[in-house]
Amino acid sequence: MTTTLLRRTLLAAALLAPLVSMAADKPLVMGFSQVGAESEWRSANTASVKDAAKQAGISLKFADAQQKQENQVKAIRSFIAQKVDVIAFSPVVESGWDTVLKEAKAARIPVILTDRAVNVSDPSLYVSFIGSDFVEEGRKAGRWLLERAAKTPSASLNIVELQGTVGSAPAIDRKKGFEEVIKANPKLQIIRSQSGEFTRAKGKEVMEAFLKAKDKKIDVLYAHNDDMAIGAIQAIEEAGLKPGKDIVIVSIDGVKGAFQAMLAGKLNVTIECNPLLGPQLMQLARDVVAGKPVEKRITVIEGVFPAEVAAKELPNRKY
Ligand code: GYE
Repeated sequence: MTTTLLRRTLLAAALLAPLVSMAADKPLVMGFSQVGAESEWRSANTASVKDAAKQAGISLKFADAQQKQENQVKAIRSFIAQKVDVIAFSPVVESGWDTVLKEAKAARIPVILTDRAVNVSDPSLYVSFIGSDFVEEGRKAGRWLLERAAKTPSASLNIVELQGTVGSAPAIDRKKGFEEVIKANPKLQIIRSQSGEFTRAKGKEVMEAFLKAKDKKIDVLYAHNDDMAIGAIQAIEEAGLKPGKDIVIVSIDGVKGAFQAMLAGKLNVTIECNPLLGPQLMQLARDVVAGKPVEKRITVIEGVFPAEVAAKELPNRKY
């Protein structure tokens, strides 16, 4: 090589270097499709994902699906078109994902499920699922009620159930786990069960209808989330009854609103479901994009909080 040529080559390399290193420093891009903003839990989950992305230096494309699967499908397709590095989403319902997930796979974009599971024909359509064990949460609610029922002399305990979004993993699993446990005591019977869509407004509306029926006494309310329980508490009060006393209330999530309701004596127990998945999700995304092997199922550790511990625990709650 002549000296001029060598000089030119070195010059070209020097000019290219910043570009090459810019490419290496390019932040990882994540497309995230969120269910919506239906509950306190969901708001905490969204905040956790956004904060964690910022902390991790991950560029986040966030889309709110307003509880509609078709919006999630659209968002995922747009992430594919934008060639993001990784797609994460919390599926509003369990079924109907095969087609769009096959499109992501064909585009070689890894998919991480957060919070809720899916029912797909081929498990390789997603790399990992990080979220709670909803069946176990339902069992915990059932176990708390079994203990309470053992101390209650009445011959029957009529339960009304407010289910979450129809077809969603938490609604299906929380019902399943609860029923599995309460069948041990035949005096516990679910007399009515309907979806309150995980919202306060719908929880209130459905509880009003339950109370109006008046054919059977309602002893217990099992709500699949705190927001529906809080909506139902209003309906119970408006019907002239005492929530937490005339009707025992068991719910799931463990959001601040539930702790406040327990302190006011209106809610009897909440089963924790941790929404703060952001940091774990970002780490997982980095590992997946780096080609590291990851666990197919990552579960979150959670507790049970009866009203007796509410005052002590409330200051420690982060959501
Ligand atoms: O319990 C409920 C929210 O999927 C675990 O969705 C989540 C559930 C949560 O709307 O409050």
